[in-house]
Amino acid sequence: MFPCVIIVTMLLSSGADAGILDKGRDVVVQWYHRIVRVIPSWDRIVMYLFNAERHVFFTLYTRNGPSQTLVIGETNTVTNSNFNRNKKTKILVHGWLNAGDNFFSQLMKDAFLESHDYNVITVDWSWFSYSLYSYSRIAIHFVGPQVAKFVDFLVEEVDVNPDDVHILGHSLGAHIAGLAGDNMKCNVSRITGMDPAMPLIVGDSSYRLDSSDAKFVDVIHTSIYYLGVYKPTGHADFYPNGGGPLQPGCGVEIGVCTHRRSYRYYIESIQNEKAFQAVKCNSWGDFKSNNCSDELAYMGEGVSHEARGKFYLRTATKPPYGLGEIAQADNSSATDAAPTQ
Ligand SMILES: [Ca+2]
Repeated sequence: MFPCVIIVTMLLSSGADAGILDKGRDVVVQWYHRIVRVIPSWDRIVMYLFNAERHVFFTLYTRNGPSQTLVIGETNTVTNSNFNRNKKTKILVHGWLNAGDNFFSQLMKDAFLESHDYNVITVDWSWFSYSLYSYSRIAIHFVGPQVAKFVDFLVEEVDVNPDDVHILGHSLGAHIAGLAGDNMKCNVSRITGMDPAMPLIVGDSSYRLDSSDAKFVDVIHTSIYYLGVYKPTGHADFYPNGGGPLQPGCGVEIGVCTHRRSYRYYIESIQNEKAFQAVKCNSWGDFKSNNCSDELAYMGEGVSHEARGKFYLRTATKPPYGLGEIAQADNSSATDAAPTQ
């Protein structure tokens, strides 16, 4: 029965966000969570078998030399490294079928260090992520607390200020960031979720990223009809191009390019914090009808921590994606033929 629930849920999760299908998706996932909960010591068994502590790695990147491995509890690995507690720290958490040394993590790391003198730390949980999605999804419950232990270690042993810590995650990595926020003793300044994964995730806040996980949580939704969550999950939720179904320029695809656009947009915002201005709105339909508030916010690195609610914007079809200041006077005319620049 368990595999059937997973398959049915994934099928439903890929469906449209509306009506009876929407309700059916929630019901199936709620039952999935109930089943997981009634299996005695399920998490302890998995933890015992796979031992997350030995399979989650933290690698430091700075402008001052080669990468260095940091180990929870081994303070000398930090004090003897190029880590500088007086600088801001960005912690990157990759998603399913990714690792700390490729795609999301490396592109983000390069973008940060090109523009800023930060401590950038990648979390590698590839021992769990290169697996069946259902298995990787369960593993986030063991990876998240490891990230929490790591942050607590930096705060308690290295005197890092939690206000200088920002955790960024893509897809399942966004939920790992949320679970880290749930489990750590301190409250970090910010968590950013880039298209947090949808399949098998719908449930209460302890199963996913939500606004209680950090002082400020911002979310970029790019594939709400495929792989990403569709409901607002942070203090500020951004829906470029309505959040989907496909992002402009991705062509006809199953959602992978669209899913990755979340961090492609973010990377561009590191280089230009005012590239993606968005307007607070109730829905994509209201945005297209120019029926929005006057409240504006920048999506990505330059977001105001005071931003609250749902924000909408358009992008170009290829880099540079950002269209800069939003054209509030005529959103509808910017449409699907956004300039390619
Ligand atoms: Ca949470």
